[in-house]
Amino acid sequence: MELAASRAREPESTVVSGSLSPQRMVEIYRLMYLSRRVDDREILLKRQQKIFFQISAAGHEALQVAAALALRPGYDWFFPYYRDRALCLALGVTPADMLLQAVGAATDPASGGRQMPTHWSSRQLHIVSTSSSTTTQLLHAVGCAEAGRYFSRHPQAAAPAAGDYRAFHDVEFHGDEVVFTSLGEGSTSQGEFWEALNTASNQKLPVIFCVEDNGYAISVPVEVNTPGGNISSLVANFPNFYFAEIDGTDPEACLRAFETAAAHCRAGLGPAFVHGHVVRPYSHAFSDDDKHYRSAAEREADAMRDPLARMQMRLLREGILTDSEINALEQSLDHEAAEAAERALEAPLPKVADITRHVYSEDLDPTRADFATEQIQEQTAGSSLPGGGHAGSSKGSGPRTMSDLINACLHDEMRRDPRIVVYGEDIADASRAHALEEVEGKGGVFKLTAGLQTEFGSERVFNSPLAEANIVGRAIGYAVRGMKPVVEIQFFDYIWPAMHQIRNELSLMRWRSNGAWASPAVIRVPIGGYLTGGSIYHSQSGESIFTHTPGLRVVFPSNALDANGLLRTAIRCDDPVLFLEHKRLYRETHGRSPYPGPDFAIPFGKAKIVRPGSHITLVTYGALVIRALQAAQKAQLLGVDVEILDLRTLSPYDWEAIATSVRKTSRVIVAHEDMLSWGYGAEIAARIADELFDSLDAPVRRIGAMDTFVAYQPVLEDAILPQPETILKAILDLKAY
Ligand SMILES: Cc1ncc(C[n+]2csc(CCOP(=O)(O)OP(=O)(O)O)c2C)c(N)n1
Ligand SMILES: [Mg+2]
Repeated sequence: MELAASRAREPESTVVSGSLSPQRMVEIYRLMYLSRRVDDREILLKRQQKIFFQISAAGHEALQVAAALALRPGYDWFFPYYRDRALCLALGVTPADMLLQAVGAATDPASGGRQMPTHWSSRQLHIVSTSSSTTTQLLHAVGCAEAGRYFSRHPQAAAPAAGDYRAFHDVEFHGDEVVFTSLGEGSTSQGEFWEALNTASNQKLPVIFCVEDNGYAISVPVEVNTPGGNISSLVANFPNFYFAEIDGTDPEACLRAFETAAAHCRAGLGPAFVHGHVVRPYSHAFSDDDKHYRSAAEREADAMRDPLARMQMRLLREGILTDSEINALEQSLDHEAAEAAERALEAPLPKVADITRHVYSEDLDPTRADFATEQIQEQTAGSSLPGGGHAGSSKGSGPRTMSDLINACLHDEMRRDPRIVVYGEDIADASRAHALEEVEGKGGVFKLTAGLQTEFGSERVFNSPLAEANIVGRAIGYAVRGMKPVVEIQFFDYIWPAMHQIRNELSLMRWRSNGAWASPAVIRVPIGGYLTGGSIYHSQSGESIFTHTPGLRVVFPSNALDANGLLRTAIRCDDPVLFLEHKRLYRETHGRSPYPGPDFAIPFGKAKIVRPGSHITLVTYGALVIRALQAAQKAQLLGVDVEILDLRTLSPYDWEAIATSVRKTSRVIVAHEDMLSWGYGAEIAARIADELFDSLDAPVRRIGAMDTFVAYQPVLEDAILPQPETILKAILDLKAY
């Protein structure tokens, strides 16, 4: 366990004044040249079909080396992009490490052969695993900076703790660390770029945004992506920033800019924006040829600005190295790159048997019976809610709604675990906290987070900008630093701007880094219809899109007690969790429960038999549980005895419970609220047909919404969504089969 410790190397100087020393110039040239030679070596291997992808840092080396030299690996944090070879070399990633990734070796330290070359990751150097997606990393950088600030203000939160995810996440912080992130100029068109600048600026976060402007995004020139052609002009009015627009081929200008940027950040003055104009002599990637879309004159002008040639000329011109000294240096670096390539080609390949390692946490299995207890704590059951209940909560000490018990769980867990932060749209009691002296507070559009800000303060509970990718992207940054963000997406219907972050980042962080990094955040999302007038944009389901994403746990409780116990498991576990809360169930009279105490938890992957029966198995979850129960009561009067399984968690799901019940009844219906085609039930039905064929006396039936959207007019809504009568009809049909 390591608290506030660092293996960082000390920077040689904190401020550049005057010219660079000769030694520093030689060191910069060494790193720039080595980067180019590793690129050249990879290009050779790609031509020989010994590696499978190549993208280079050529032309960006001066800017990148300068950034690395101004910062402190293992102390500061880095969220680079695929072109940052020279940056990573200068931070301490070796040519051998890089070539191991190029060949896809088992010993590739960044990903164990899972990611393309230049998809960086090193825990020791604080380089957080990056994807191929442009710009997503910027929001991770913002969350990482927020977490660093939080730990420095609340050092006790960094203390290790047994029994939950904290046992597996050491925390390092110093109080003045900087977070670096980089991107190309084309990628500044992504919304996440603006979302990241928004929060960094608003919160004065110590993030250096480095735009490596080579004038092209593959074949698209800068003026197409950036109105006016210059991103610096567009961002100039963001408050609290240090801005620098520099010749990114001049290492001295770059070093000055980054050192000033780092000083600005370390002093707590806000973020920095360093915009370096660079060149791209090697086209976009191996598979691209810029002769197809750039004029010869333009390419020649670029070649004249090649930073490597310019630096070499400078060393000669200023008498720092002679021709023969440069030759000797270059030869030794050529040799280093060639040797690293040879060694990489001999490295062992990853084992096929290891493919599924690190999809989920190997340390903490939330399906383990001992992970959680379903025992309601007698001494606290039914006692008053933590936080004293809130506006809209059911009064007295009797049964509580799902909304009450989710709110209660959030209060309990935030009290227990100082690493939890809660944010989202409208979730605070009041952003202008002084208003709380005279008003009751908002606490979420459904009031699920009511009272949290009042109890835990505005640093732990706060409103986000109206930007869903911002919410999830920052959560990833928080979580990789060891915190537990429990964030809210206001309506499932608006989760889609965050889809990229959920699918390509949140769920993948652990697998793609071969277990080195993880982002076990919780995303709470009100979901579903049956609202009478909820219409298209407040009634959506779509859980199968997320259960189709490895690495993500998907939970969907049907009643107050399950919601309480499953949310507790979600928060304590070590995997990212999508926690789906059915809006219609929030305040229902059925499914209420006494408050079960602050340690009540339910393991994932354990279905509940909510009604035993012998004729037909009905597998369902969420809002269809109560509708299935109503249908089953009517079916019983007609002599059909239905067993209802509430899955409770959809990924993982309880196959054993399904199989046991189907073997007993030999007839099965899978029912859900979401649309029928390609829905969650299709997978369950297919698996039953495949693995339980011999136990079946009838075809597997499915129930779901019509393959359309949910309409506003209740007559249409009722017809579109499955009703108890729909379920009853399916039960009777199947019994008669
Ligand atoms: C979200 C996303 N969209 C598209 C791509 C495909 N793609 C990869 S690199 C690239 C161009 C990026 O250009 P720029 O941001 O200028 O960076 P550069 O490669 O020039 O350094 C594109 C379109 C991607 N990786 N991610
Ligand atoms: Mg570019």
